[in-house]
Amino acid sequence: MKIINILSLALCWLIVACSAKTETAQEAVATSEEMVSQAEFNADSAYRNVKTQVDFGPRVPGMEGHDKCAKYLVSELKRYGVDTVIEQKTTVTAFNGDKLPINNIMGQINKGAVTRVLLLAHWDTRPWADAEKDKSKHTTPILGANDGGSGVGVLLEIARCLQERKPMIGVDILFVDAEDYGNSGDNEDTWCLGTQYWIKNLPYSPSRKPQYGILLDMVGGKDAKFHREYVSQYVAPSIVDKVWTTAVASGYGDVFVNELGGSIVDDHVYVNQGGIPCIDIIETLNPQTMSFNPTWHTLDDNMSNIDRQSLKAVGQTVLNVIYNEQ
Ligand code: AHN
Ligand code: ZN
Repeated sequence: MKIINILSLALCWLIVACSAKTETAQEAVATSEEMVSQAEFNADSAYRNVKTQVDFGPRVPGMEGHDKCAKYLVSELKRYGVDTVIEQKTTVTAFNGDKLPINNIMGQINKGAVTRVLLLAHWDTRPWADAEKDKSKHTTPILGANDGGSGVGVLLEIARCLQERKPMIGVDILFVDAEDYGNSGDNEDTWCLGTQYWIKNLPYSPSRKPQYGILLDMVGGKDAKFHREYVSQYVAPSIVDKVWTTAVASGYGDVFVNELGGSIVDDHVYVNQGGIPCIDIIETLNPQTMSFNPTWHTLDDNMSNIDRQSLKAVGQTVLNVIYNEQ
């Protein structure tokens, strides 16, 4: 009797399970396209990576925090077992005449692989909180938890995952400097000075360039949504498709919105000029500002406004894109 009861209970479960599985054709497709992550991106680790950077203070070229952070980035990449770390040190001149000691730092995974993907984020932070309402704060450097810290924090966690489980392709993780020393009244070439230097001194032979690049910028905002950034959509729609489709398959379709977003002058513009198609994952349609996150270039860009879920959605998606390549 007991056995029959258990059997009938099991049968009921089976029927429920089966009927749940055969809802609509569309859901069936969604289910079959679901992605099993090959490595688990740890949001707490990513968050800690952001905090470590913020604890150095502002990472403005020339400041102490910048120096300390460069050493940290190099040692973390080495700790995660990358094949080589390339440091590209130079001095560039900012729009206001300031001489900036900069360092573009790149770790290469599967150095010999011909098929490669470039993942990048800027690691410097803005010397001015010039989006503050109170003008007296405009000359204070920001902590850049989101703007600077978040992209790097995610990429370091990706480096850790890629050591745990090797990808089939080569991956270059690049931290570019002096993105954020630009003239706020000027959309042109005063921004992204590190990347502008990098493309003029590409550390690749022409046949060994990465097939494409993904830039992460301001990926840690509270409840962040990522729309298809306009320049990315224009220059590399198939890569945008790939990343946004992977996000849906990974369960982050609520974070990666399949709609066109704002148009941003950011490091990806210059990477594209360097002959590597590159997209930007960036919050451009925040509901409060209809642009960047409200903390952008303010003193509120600190750890209290970093969202682990946003780091996770971006990190796991990009990681799954990498594991899907061969
Ligand atoms: C401009 O405002 C022209 N570009 C913004 C790019 C940026 C600044 N990303 C982070 N901080
Ligand atoms: Zn900025």
